[in-house]
Amino acid sequence: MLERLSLNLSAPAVMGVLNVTPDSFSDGGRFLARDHALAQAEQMIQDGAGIIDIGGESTRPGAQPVSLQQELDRVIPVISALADTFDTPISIDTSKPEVMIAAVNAGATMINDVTALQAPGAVEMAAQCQVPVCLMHMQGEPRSMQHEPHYTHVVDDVSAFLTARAKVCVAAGIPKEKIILDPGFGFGKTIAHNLSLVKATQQLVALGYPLLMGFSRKSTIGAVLDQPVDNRLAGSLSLAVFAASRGAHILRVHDVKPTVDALRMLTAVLASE
Ligand code: 9MG
Repeated sequence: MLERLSLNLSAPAVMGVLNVTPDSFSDGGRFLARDHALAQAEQMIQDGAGIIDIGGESTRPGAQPVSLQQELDRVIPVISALADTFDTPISIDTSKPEVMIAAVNAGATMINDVTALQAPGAVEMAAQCQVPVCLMHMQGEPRSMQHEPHYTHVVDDVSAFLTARAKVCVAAGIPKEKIILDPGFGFGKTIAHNLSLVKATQQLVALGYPLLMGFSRKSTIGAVLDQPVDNRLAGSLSLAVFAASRGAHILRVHDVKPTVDALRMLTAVLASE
């Protein structure tokens, strides 16, 4: 079986971020051209990425939505070329059901939806696709989500949302084994909310699903360390290692090689006597 048809989560996996957007906050759309995207993906695979996550619509705070056709035009050629060239699992980062099915037909083997399949028809489409799905928590929408986020108790509220969405998915025919949860670090959360969620990684893992977390270069790291986006590697790595040490299964990152090395070091420590 091709490696890309299955996900191996026996050790923490690194998901490499491949944005094919002109406005992605940390790589500024440098990889818009298909060949550049392929070169970037190849490097991430060589560096040890276990999954490549391809997105054509930015989800950074304040980002504007893009049309269906624009999103398809950005991601489908890259997914087809990647699937023809590499065995590494390809994830499609989208909230649109039409993009999900087109991406899976082009070779994607995972759906990563920051809206937890809440768009009309998304749950049914994901069920039809028969691939693993990541359900992420977000309060609000990217355009406005950082405007005064509020929770009664952030860890309990996020856990309840994710559990409820997983139930909806199972009822629609998505096997429980194909569901991955993500608390959505940075999505409609204050710095304090984000830090509480990281601290609660074990509690989130105990919900009973593989846990995906994405910290890479995000603004909470910038705020805690007082660093611009280009200088957040140390903060990103420390959160990845913390989360993995408490059971997180997939880390979504821009900087694959240093994350893979940091996680290998953690694995060596955990395997020692
Ligand atoms: C698309 N995207 C950006 N940040 C993310 C995160 O933290 N998790 C997931 N699942 N997707 C994300």
